[in-house]
Amino acid sequence: MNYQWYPGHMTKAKRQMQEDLKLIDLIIELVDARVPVSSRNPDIDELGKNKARLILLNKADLADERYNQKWMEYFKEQGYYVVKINSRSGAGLKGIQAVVQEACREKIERDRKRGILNRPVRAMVVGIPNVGKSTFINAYAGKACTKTGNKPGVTKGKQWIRLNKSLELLDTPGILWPKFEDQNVGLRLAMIGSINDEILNIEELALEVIRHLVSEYPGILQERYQVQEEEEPLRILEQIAENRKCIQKGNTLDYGKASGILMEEFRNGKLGRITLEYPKEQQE
Ligand SMILES: Nc1nc2c(ncn2[C@@H]2O[C@H](COP(=O)(O)OP(=O)(O)OP(=O)(O)O)[C@@H](O)[C@H]2O)c(=O)[nH]1
Ligand SMILES: [Mg+2]
Repeated sequence: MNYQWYPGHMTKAKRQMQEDLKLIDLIIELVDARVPVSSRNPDIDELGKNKARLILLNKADLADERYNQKWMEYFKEQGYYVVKINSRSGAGLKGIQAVVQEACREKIERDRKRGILNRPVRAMVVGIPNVGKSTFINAYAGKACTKTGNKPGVTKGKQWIRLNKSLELLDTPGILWPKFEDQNVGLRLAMIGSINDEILNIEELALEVIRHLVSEYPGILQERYQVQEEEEPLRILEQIAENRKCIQKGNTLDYGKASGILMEEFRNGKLGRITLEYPKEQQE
């Protein structure tokens, strides 16, 4: 995150979003498929009540496919529409259009009864920093994107992007804040690299990743770094340092460097597709 949120910022952002939400029919909320709950904003349900809701499980390519399915079911059970996507490659984007129509069926029906035909669905993309909002909008809008400019009846200055003939996007993606107070949320967001590594130092983060991988994805660390997974996490980190020749002055092992390698490889998907939180934990 390039900036800090303070209570004043949050109040202002919330008020701005409340204003913007008046102009739209549908909230498109991006979450990170590796941490689908921790990457949500705690106030969005409150802000978005009375709106059709679509959750996009973005970065699905980095998350465990078994849990992508489970998370889709989880959100569907809670009454959201859900599509799993990879904004980088474009995978899944084609499926969005039909789901948008379905999510906004009531509105479309209401329009029809009033004799309004083919008024596009108006949507806003929201999500916490780094979740992929810009990448998604660019990929989804593609070349077809044309700004329609100010429209009658819409507050002056608001720009609409016409994604296709049945969907328009309010051009300011809403940046929301995660649930900072929760230590686990901070930890998970730091693990995926969404917030500065300040919350925990890099070694602590690496140890956390090691713990998670050993318990949920046994074999991955052993295969990539030839470590003994039955050892303590700190000893595993030491083995990574040894095997990757992380040596510092004085011929001692450089844990910081080993941690950096592990975190970089983990975040870039080199250790495979890994999910960091599971639907079952949410019900506890
Ligand atoms: N692997 C993968 N990477 C993605 C995906 N979507 C976005 N990214 C990457 O995630 C990073 C952040 O993407 P952005 O689109 O800048 O995120 P944002 O939500 O607009 O971020 P802010 O503008 O800071 O709020 C970039 O490095 C993207 O390439 C995806 O589906 N898969
Ligand atoms: Mg952006």
